[in-house]
Amino acid sequence: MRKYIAAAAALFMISIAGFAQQSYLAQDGVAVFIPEGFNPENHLPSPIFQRDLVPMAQLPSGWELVPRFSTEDGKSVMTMNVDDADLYGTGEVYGPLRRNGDRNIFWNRDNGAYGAHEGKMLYQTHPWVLGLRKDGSAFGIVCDNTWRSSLFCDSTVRYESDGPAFRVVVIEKATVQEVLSTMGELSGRMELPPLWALGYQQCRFSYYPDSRVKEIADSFRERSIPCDVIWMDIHYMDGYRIFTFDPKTFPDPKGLNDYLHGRNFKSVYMIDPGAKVDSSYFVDVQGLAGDYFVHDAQGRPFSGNMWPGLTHWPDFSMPQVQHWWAGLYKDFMAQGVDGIWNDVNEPAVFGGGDEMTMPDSNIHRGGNGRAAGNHVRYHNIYGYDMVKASRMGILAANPDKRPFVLSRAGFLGVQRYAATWTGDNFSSEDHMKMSIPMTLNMGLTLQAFNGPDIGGFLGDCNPQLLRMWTATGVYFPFVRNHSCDGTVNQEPFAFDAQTEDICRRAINRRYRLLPYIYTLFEECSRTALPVMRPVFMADAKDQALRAEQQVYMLGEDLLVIPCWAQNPALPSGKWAEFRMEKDTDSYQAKLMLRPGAMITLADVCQNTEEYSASTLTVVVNPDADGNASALYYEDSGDGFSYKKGDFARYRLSARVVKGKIVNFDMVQIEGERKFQGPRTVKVLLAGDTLGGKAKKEKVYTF
Ligand code: MIG
Repeated sequence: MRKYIAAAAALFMISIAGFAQQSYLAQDGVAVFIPEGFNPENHLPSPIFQRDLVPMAQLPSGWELVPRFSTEDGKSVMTMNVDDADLYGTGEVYGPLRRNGDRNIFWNRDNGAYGAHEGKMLYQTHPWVLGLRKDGSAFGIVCDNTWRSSLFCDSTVRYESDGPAFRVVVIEKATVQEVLSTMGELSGRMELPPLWALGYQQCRFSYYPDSRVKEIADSFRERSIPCDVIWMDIHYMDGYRIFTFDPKTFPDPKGLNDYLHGRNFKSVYMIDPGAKVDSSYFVDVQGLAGDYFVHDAQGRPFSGNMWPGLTHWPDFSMPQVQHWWAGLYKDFMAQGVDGIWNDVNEPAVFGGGDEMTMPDSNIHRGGNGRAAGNHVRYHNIYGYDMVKASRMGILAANPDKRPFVLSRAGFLGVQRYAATWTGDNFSSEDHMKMSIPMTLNMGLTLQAFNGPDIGGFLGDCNPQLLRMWTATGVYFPFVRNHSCDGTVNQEPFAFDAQTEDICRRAINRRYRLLPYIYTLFEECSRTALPVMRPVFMADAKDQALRAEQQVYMLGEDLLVIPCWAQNPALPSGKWAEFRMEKDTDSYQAKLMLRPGAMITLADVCQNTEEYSASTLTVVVNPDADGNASALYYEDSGDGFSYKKGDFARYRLSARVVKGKIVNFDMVQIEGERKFQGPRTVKVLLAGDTLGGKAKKEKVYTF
């Protein structure tokens, strides 16, 4: 790292007075700006970038976006003039999709109902701004800094850090899509999740004892509401000791997981970072023996209050702690645990001052090229470092399975290790509506696998809200219903029969759409293009779409219009509505298909174990010339054989003449996976209703 700073200095010592001290091009369209006084020891190796950004060439003349660095009131400041560009991204924040005029405070925080700091300081930090100019050209700005900081987006983007001088990376490309895929190359992309993680998931704080877990699982099957995952929140633990099970309420975790597996459910269990201070508890004993816990300013293991009472927190910045932590998962996963939920990893500390965390003066010792530093530097990457180790451990425990980790905290780059959710929202219409721009901006920040607690976490949900939120949210990348201890039950069947029917219909749609959604996840794992996208990505020249946040797209082809959307701005062209069911209800979202596109659907199934692609339904919306095409991906749904060619990518094409499908073809264009046929493909036009008597439906066999 020192090497390339030296190289930069030697080669491109372009000192623009008052601007960056050094700047260079790291690759086409990627500029690095290094301020005066920059000390790599304070920032590198970067958690954001997967590789060093070494100098390739001098900045091209006329390079437009140049940061101005300064020091003000002891803060390191960057400002950049972006004229009238529309701004997006900025990670997790309660606020509008279009970020102009809004702010983020980057200090990962437990923030129930987004009540503190008006929701501008949430659980994750992403020093990343995506800009879109009027002409459709785009840029990305990365402040490569983990220290406590804040961001203000306007015609001048202003970023202030409590830490020392930091470098800035600017990506310049012709489109938003290119900016995102370039950032994906540099920062890494979401790994393809197991198919089951794309199914509907049911959670509560908490389902216990184990008989209640079984009861919930059985209810889904009895009522034919599709579901893939039941979640175990903190009450399964023995006195909130991580990596243990309560001998009274969860005496036989293996038996419980077998029970769930026998009914085609997966189980996800919560693991918090803190270990109970307890001299007879193995995690605490090992942590103290290895000196693995975060130190206070005096160099002693720091302790504070959390669920278990007095608690120690692992220092995940240290390589040996990563290793130790990863190893703890082996026995735990062996109980038949399928996925892990890492919560409160901001880290949240009960009674921990204004922002409910550790003192600034705590010390994280680093290693592997990372210098030791105080909590102001390490706070925002605490969760990131934790889930990195968790993922490693889960993978080592089950090397033939794709790990699934859900994290509450995060930092730009965390997409490589974990999915995230938007934390403790509230059961209100406002939070339901806001969950759309929040999740969209996460996608525009590379964190494609994200979603809100459907139904709302805090406060009591009600039938009306659950209907609307479920019908709106089943198209999110991550689909989980979750609610807080002490609130009313909010499973799809918790209220009345009508609510249950509406939720079932919505969840059925999720399962029917899986072929398309899985194809999008696979695309995202290669290209970093988000699964859920703002409508402006359909037409970057259409200024009317720039602030639209009621409706959204899945991939390029599918437009989702929630039932409550009022006068949404829609992309132009002959998008066609397609009706998913004959008997429907007024809560279901309206789905529209892009002209020239076709969408691949499966039959309804109750879980992804039962998912089958042997009967597909393809809905076609031809373009003006009568043509439509699509890509469709399939693999085994878990494991890593797809990385060795065990996958199939198909090109689907159809031709429509005078309102009749005259030709349809499905050709494998990539991968060595062979479908064990025959496969039936029902092809119909968007105007027809699925499940009705589609007059013009044609059936093909492959
Ligand atoms: O201190 O585990 O955001 O989803 O149910 C609160 C209990 C701890 C916060 C999470 C929430 C979870 C809850 N947790």
